[in-house]
Amino acid sequence: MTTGPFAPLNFPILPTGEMQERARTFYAQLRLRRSVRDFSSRPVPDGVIEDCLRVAGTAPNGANKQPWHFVVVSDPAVKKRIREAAEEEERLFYSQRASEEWLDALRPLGTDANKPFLETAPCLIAIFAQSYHLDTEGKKELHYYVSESVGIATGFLIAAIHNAGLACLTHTPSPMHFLNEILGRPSHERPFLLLVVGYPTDNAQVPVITKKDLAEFVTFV
Ligand code: IYR
Repeated sequence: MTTGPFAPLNFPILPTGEMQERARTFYAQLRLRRSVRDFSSRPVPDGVIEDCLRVAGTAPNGANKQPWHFVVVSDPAVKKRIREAAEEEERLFYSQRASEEWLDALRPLGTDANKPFLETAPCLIAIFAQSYHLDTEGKKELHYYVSESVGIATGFLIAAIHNAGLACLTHTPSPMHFLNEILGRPSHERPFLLLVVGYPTDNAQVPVITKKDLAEFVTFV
């Protein structure tokens, strides 16, 4: 089996106290993230979304195929089309598709089929998962662990957006094939989710929820 090329890692070993401090500080910062649904139309400063997307692009992924594509939408006419298509799916979801159990689970979040934030927020990021890509000769090159890879990249992106001081919402209208059509993406790209990004309104409200304690979701063996 051929390997390489390889280069030295150059991994900085932090002093123990600094490591503990950084781990704690990162948690203290990330625990403040909330999914926001009340967005203002205030524009996002230049370059911030690009840098957050650069963070997403560093995510570990299957065979380094980087099986993702991100479409950043700020054009009001395109946002309007996305809102209309998403609300159509959501109306069916809330009135027919969702089970009573699912609707019960959503009640604490206060969500419904109306998605005004898809037009109000300055930026929507549509994330696509690619099952393969075509090389320069048009030959299919398969991608691996696509959902895992795109999920990790999306997590990096959400953390980067929060770190930058912006709010976001992971929005998953279902199904969301309409994103391929509106954004002109090929059929081998599966819409993964729609991230709504911007500033919250001054009086934004969020549901009162709690997160599990460590002992409830971690086992140390
Ligand atoms: N996609 C719908 C429903 C929805 C589903 C889940 I699971 C949520 O955590 C939140 C909402 C909507 O966006 O309203």
